[in-house]
Amino acid sequence: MERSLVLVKPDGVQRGLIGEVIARFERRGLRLVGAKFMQVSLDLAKAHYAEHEGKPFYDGLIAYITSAPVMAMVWEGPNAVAAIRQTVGSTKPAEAAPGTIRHDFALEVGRNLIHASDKPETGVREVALWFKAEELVDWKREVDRWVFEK
Ligand code: DAT
Ligand code: MG
Repeated sequence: MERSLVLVKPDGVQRGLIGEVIARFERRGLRLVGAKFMQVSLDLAKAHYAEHEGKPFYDGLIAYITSAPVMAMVWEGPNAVAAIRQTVGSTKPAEAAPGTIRHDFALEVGRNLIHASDKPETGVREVALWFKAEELVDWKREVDRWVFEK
């Protein structure tokens, strides 16, 4: 089953939107397999955003993600990565489709509230970076057969 890392970033936590984000993924039918509320270390922030090192917004991005606690989660489901990115919306909130999280709750790219893995391979890498194997729960829901075709 495909998995995505999801982070409610510091602005989402400060604004009391953890529950709102969780509710949207639960309603979509995705299955939660891990969650932890945590302060992000500088080392973890740098490893997570390594692809952006050297870009003009990099220092601000690292300062933002380490500025206050985040809610880190792993969600799974068929096509979970694409489905979650769709629910999250475009990186720039002003370009995000109505009804997406970034559209509904954000205005600026530097305060875009949430992170989600961008490709299935990225999901695998990011889940391994943020969570130990024993922090992830393999489980079944009674409702799975009504949400997942196979
Ligand atoms: P996403 O978070 O949608 O995967 P990304 O991986 O391209 O987007 O960038 C990571 C984060 O970096 C993004 O959520 C906000 C910030 N960022 C990206 N592009 C930016 C830009 N042009 N100016 C300022 N911040 C930017
Ligand atoms: Mg990204």
